[in-house]
Amino acid sequence: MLNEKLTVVFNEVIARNPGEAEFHQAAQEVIECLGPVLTRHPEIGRHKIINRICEPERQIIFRIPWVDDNNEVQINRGFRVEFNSALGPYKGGLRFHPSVYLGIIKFLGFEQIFKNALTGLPIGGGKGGSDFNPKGKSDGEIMRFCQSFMTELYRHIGEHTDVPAGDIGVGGREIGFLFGQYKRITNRYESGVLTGKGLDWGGSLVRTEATGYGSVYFVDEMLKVRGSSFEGKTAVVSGSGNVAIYTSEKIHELGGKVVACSDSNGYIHDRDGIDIELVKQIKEVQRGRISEYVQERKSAKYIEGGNIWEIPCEIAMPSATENEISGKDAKTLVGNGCIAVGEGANMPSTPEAVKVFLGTEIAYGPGKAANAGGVATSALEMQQNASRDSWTFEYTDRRLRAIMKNIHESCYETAEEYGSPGNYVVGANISGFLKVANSMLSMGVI
Ligand code: NDP
Ligand code: 2IT
Repeated sequence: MLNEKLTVVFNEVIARNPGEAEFHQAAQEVIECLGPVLTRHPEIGRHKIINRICEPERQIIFRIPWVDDNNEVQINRGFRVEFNSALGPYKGGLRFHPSVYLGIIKFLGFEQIFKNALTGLPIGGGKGGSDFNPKGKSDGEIMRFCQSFMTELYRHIGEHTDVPAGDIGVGGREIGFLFGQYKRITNRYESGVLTGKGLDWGGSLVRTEATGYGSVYFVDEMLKVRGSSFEGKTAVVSGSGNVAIYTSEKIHELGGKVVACSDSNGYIHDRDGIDIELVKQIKEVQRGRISEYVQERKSAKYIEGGNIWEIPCEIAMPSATENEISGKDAKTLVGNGCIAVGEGANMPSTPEAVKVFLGTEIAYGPGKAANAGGVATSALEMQQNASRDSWTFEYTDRRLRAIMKNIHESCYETAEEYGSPGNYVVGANISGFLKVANSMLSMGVI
């Protein structure tokens, strides 16, 4: 619940950002945790740190004109919200999806501030993207769109200013086109301006796998606290994109069994355990739909438009998009004996679902903690670029594992310290917030 001071702050967020429901939701979740912080640190209230953090440092909105394969002119809208640079250059992905508008980018950028702080690495928070729909577009269309997008974005970013990466609809192919255009316009080979690059031109090993692997490492830490592990557990992972694929791969490596995954049209259920190599082939190579899986694996079922959370599992890892688990879904998961939820996606659980999870014994790892491995490995890519070096897979993975262990520990300990033992929402929000707040206090009114 919000105290009087925090209610004023939150009402101001609503009034200043009308119609941006996802941003309101993300801000409310953080602000709700900060009551005990203001009591212990009245200087944070005096210096209006929360009010300042809720107002992005800079918001850029621009036109992206491009020509499609039929020679038709298309116009999309581009965004970059540079939210907070107290800890380092703005850092966060680009999302290409038709649902993108300012409220989505602000929610993602806001989450990114605290997530990035949790990694312990020197990165601020930002996010960008476009309402462009990559589905069904040719490589040529994707390239022309990316080039037009970068033709405006380039003047706002840089290795010491703002470093974008991928998110929904933006993977290695798009980062390649974006980097090529940046290099051409600026006449600079500035590797550190984007992360998620190809391995031949400045990318880091493990970045592709990092978000999924990291989320599983985080859940593994939560399970360890309870004397448990992935061994022999049944898991459901929503989505079938970058995060879902490498989440599933790591769960299998740790002895668990993923029995279902999805895309926006439906889900597949394979009691024998999802064949990850087949999913990779369909999604990464053919850029196809998850329904194609059942043509190769006759034992599996495809359920068009179904609800993946109805499949019984012990571990649920939502890895598709925001608000994909409703309060009702959360109750179904609890009723089916789920013991852990690790969010690979950003804000996949509705506030009602979060309430259900926190009211049970379930180990609930919120996205800004659980999925921080992606951006953390992006920061490791920046580190390699800055030293013109590249590390081995094993070394980078070890670093990632250690970072996720640290994030878990700081969330766990902060939750205890602030009187909410076992509550990783409180732990993540307070721990991330304090780091940013203390840095802002040191830097004066900026
Ligand atoms: P991808 O584009 O690779 O995959 C997204 C997957 O989610 C696809 O299967 C897609 O299905 C599904 N999906 C997307 N939007 C919707 C929707 N509105 N309804 C239902 N399904 C949907 O993206 P990522 O795997 O990179 O991202 C997944 C989540 O993880 C996002 O929340 C992202 O913000 C978060 N994340 C990503 C990180 C990264 O490093 N990539 C880091 C941290 C978090 P379809 O193909 O049908 O659209
Ligand atoms: O939500 C996220 O953390 C990402 N999409 C990754 C951001 C990054 O800069 O690697």
